[in-house]
Amino acid sequence: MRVFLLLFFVLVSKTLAVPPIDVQEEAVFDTDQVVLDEPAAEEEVVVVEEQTVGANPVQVETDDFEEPEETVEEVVAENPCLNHYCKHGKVCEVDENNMPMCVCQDPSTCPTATGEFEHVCGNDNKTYDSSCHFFATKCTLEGTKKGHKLHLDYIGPCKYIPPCMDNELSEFPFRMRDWLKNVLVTMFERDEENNLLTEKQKLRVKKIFENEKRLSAGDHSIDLLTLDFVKNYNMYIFPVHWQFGQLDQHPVDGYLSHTELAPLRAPLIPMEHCTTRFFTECDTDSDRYIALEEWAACFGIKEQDIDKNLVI
Ligand SMILES: [Ca+2]
Ligand SMILES: [Ca+2]
Repeated sequence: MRVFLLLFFVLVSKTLAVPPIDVQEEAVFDTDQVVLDEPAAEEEVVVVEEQTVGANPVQVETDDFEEPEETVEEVVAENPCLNHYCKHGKVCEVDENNMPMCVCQDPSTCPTATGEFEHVCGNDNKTYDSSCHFFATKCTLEGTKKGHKLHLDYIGPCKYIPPCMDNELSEFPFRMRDWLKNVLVTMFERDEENNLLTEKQKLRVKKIFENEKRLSAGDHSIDLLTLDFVKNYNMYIFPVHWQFGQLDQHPVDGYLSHTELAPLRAPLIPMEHCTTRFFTECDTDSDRYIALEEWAACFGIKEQDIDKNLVI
């Protein structure tokens, strides 16, 4: 449970330009969790496309980066690389015609990691000094089967992740659902700048916020969370849809690819050992995409309550 609370504070504090002091004080990080709030690591990993809460701060896979391979600008620049952007793992160089091109970054040119919290674990079970080292290495394997299969699995050094037992798996959605609800309510409460939630989202969250039966944020037992889900089921419908919408961005098509899911998955895996199994089993038709219907069902939303219009 603490994991979700921590992730919650991290996400909320990332959303607010100046995190309120109490948020920072409440976030008691232990060793594994510090990584989520490690600015240096984050700078390396984040693909700042949309800073929205719920979309976790970490982007972790190379295949579908939405960054343009090349950006042509009208700006007259002496250095052709000045306005030429390359995706993670690549750097710009000029060819013999003084034209910019993206080439694989030499991992040795990556900034030295300042702590183990910058490390990332690949799905080859190898710890990379930083995401820069990881993506640079992956780039050098481009076009090979090994390179194609290599993904950033999670944030932090590789470690033993115990198998997720059936009973543990069944508890996972209870905690996560509660967490999603709390994230939204907190965003609603702190939305002073009026830019955390859209008007449509606010209308939905307001109902949850104002509901006196709402279970307050805290470290609740699974029994209590179970009871609350039965009693206050309606409160959970929107948060589950909302998180799907936060992740389904590239492209917005009603399906979550591995890459789209990564921002939520990668920071969670080292702390919640059921993460991988949970999302794998969410994909009930095993097409490697999680459809809205699969996602909602995973979180216990009844079929008749799954509504793509709630993905706002
Ligand atoms: Ca998608
Ligand atoms: Ca699927």
